[in-house]
Amino acid sequence: MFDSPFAESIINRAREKGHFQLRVHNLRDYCHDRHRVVDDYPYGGGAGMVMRPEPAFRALTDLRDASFSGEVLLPSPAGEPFTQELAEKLSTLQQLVIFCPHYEGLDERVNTLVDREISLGDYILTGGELPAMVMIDAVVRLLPGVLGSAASLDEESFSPLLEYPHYTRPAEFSGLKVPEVLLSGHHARINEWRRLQALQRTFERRPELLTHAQLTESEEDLLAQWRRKDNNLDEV
Ligand code: JF5
Repeated sequence: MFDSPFAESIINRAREKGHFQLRVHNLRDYCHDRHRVVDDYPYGGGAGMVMRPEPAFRALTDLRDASFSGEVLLPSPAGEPFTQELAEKLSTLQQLVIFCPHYEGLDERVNTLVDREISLGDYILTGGELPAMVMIDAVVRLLPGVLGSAASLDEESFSPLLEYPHYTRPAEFSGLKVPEVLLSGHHARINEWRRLQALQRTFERRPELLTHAQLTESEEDLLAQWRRKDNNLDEV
């Protein structure tokens, strides 16, 4: 499951260049029984199966050896939200171990070997592999030297707003025109337009992000104006 996503473009180049190593372990290799069983029935009853503690404990104590430096992560809808801020923090660590749960989840006692439970969003998946790959992708692209330009990273972390719309050639496509200002070569006006677009999009799509945004006085005024308009529309 981990092979093809990491055989692609940027992440694969990062691996070839030695920016990170990926090792995938099979939990069944840590089973001592003949049939290599990783799940069992839940105490207290109920639907579904639970991952047995013994193989998980063996695997995690094995990986958390004397040389281990980093964190053990557990993808779970009950975890703390995965954010760009958390990705940045994780990208400073030497090692990450990501345990990929299946079934209804893991015997709770294994949490003594887990540093963080992390949620990728409010939905339920069949296993932790896809969340693991999402986290790896988000963390690896932050490692020094992985992306071409340092500038592309600077710009995105600078602002907690949604991105402004992007355009490339041609200037008119299927009757749809690129906004005139972007063709003007007037960089101050372009930056102003982009900032306004980002603010407007964030207001319309993700207003909760604006509570963390650093806005100028005139931007705050603009927002207040949009909010008043919004409220008026509600009343009609
Ligand atoms: C998982 C038991 C975890 O489903 C998820 C997940 C959803 N949001 N974030 C993570 O993780 C996999 C499967 C079964 C626990």
